[in-house]
Amino acid sequence: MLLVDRIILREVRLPLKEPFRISSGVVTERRIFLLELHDANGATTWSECVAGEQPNYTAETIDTAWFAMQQWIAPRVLGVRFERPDDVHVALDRDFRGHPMAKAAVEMGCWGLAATSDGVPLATRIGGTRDRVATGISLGIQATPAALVERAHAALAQGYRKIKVKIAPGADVAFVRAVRDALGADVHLMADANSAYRLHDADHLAELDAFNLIMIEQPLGVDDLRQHAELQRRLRTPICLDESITSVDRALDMIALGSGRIVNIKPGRVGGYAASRAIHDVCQQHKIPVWCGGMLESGVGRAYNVALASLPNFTLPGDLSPSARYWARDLVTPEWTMDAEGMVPVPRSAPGIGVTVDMNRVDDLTARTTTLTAAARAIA
Ligand code: OSB
Ligand code: MG
Repeated sequence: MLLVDRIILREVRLPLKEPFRISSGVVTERRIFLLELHDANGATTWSECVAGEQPNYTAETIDTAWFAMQQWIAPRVLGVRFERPDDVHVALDRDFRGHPMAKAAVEMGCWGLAATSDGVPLATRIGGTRDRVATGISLGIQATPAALVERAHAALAQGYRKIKVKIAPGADVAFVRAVRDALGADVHLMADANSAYRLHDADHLAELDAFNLIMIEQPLGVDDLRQHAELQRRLRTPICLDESITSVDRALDMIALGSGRIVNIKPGRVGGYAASRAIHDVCQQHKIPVWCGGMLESGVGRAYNVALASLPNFTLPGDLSPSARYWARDLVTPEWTMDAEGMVPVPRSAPGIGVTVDMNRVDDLTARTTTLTAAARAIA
């Protein structure tokens, strides 16, 4: 049983150690949207809304999410009794389109609360089976191939099991070639275009086939499946979809159309854990490998990603870098770490999400906060 009676929203500004550039924009400071959820039985937990600062990855931003949260999402959950956390997704999706990252923050928070109340680790509560998860790094677009090679080398030395390089027109073939030549044939290498190409770039993208990438992520439109299917027929490299997979139905459509052969699951992008698990399950049935993507989360959001990545069909390394890759200091204790084999441990020793929020630090960094109660009125 689950009854959330209070949700405290906070925005915390956290500068990245170095700017992160993708084809559609750059981030230098993350505006982290944290939720503190309180259950009527006294259990509490934290969750994170992963929406970006700008609408360049998907339509949502922290500001649209903050609005949707206060206006529609929190009121659908606060003071409402749910038998199981699986039911929250249903309540948030009924006659309510869009805003998946805002919905996911509450939906996953309810899974976190359920884990806490039931006295089990989050990973256990959602059916995770691994004790550690394989980790890859996502490297932003650099000014020169040499600068990218330097970062890729450093990542490999740290133990990362997959190197993902962001690409865009003008920063693609030469950059990928330089990294492949420098790292050798055996390194798991991939490219992520964040929707920077059109189908008429197919011949150009086929040049990437020479580098034996394990996949190319989201080359075409964020809402496209047909053109990806056409492109996949012309590439040897497997296409992995990120932005285009917004629900289990879109994953089934991808499979039916042949739009890709791998899926990146970000729980925020698909509206939470119920949808993530459904996508995981249909992909497993169709022998489509999945991996967990990232949104430059703080240690709170990372807890939910690591737990998700412990499910059995997450067979490829996720974008689950340790805290120190992003921040001078994370918001949680302990910080997320990676061993020399590129593995991040899944917290298994305590109930709940496995990390504690550093309250003093969060208080210091809070730019705005609002408390929502069962009456869904802001009282602070
Ligand atoms: O496309 O996977 C993406 C970050 C922001 C927006 C989109 C993406 C990303 C990443 C970051 O690749 C991965 C990470 O969190 O380490
Ligand atoms: Mg991506």
